[in-house]
Amino acid sequence: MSPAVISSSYTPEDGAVKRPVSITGSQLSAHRQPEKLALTIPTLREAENLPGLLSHVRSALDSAAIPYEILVVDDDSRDGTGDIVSAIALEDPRVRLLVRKGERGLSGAILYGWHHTDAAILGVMDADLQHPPEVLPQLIDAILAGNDMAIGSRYTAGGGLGDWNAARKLFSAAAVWATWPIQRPGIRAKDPMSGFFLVRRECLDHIEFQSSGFKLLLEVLVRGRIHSVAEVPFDFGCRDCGQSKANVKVAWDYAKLLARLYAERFGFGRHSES
Ligand SMILES: Nc1nc2c(ncn2[C@@H]2O[C@H](COP(=O)(O)OP(=O)(O)O)[C@@H](O)[C@H]2O)c(=O)[nH]1
Ligand SMILES: [Mg+2]
Repeated sequence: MSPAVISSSYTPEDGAVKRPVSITGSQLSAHRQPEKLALTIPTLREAENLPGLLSHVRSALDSAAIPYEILVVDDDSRDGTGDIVSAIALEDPRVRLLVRKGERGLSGAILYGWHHTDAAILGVMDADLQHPPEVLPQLIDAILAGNDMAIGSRYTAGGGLGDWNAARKLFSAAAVWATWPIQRPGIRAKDPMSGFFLVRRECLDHIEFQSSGFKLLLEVLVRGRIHSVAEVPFDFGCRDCGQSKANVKVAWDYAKLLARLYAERFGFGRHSES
């Protein structure tokens, strides 16, 4: 995949991304900055959340000891997201907007952001303030301490699922349990379904990931070259504004991802990279 236009301003572009997606092959890789963080924030109709979110994220990252950039990857929401992010980017070039046209999918949006950066540390968080920005410095510290990956975790001691009802908690616990046989012994994460994590780019080089669905972390844990994982607790917050985009297709994409990872893990399907 060739790198598309990268800009700190609103640049509608042809965001077509081939499936599956690899974040390597980018000419940017030759110029990587060793300890820079690129935090991707995928958005689909999140305009109301963005001013508050970006303000919180920028202050949290300003308190961390590394250079950073924030990549808002918007799937052509047409709800004012472009104007809001462009205005912030004008005063802070570390904030950039990437627009994908004709594409949908949370995992694909994350990969698209990661492909369009030279940073050595890649991260993702949701736009709806369910992931608390104040946890970001702890995630960064965990990476700088030598871990390949740092996960904002709802299932490790001190974390929580917010106001979820019993049925949703049960469904989530079952989905986590289903990952246990395919997660790699020694680096099994308690919250492999989190959408809030950082990972060292070198762990992902030359691996293709599924661009549909919401659960990129699980695939990274299973197929990435990850040797150490830290989980940092956080309490899953309430969505600030707007509506969840999780739907039946997301559940179906998760089922397909699980099936593929099981097939690869137990040798009755397409073989993965080690
Ligand atoms: N770019 C992009 N972002 C998405 C898409 N689907 C969801 N998101 C974003 O992914 C994040 C998590 O989605 P959300 O609807 O809050 O999922 P939930 O927390 O599981 O209910 C939010 O920032 C969404 O705007 C998509 O198809 N494309
Ligand atoms: Mg959400």
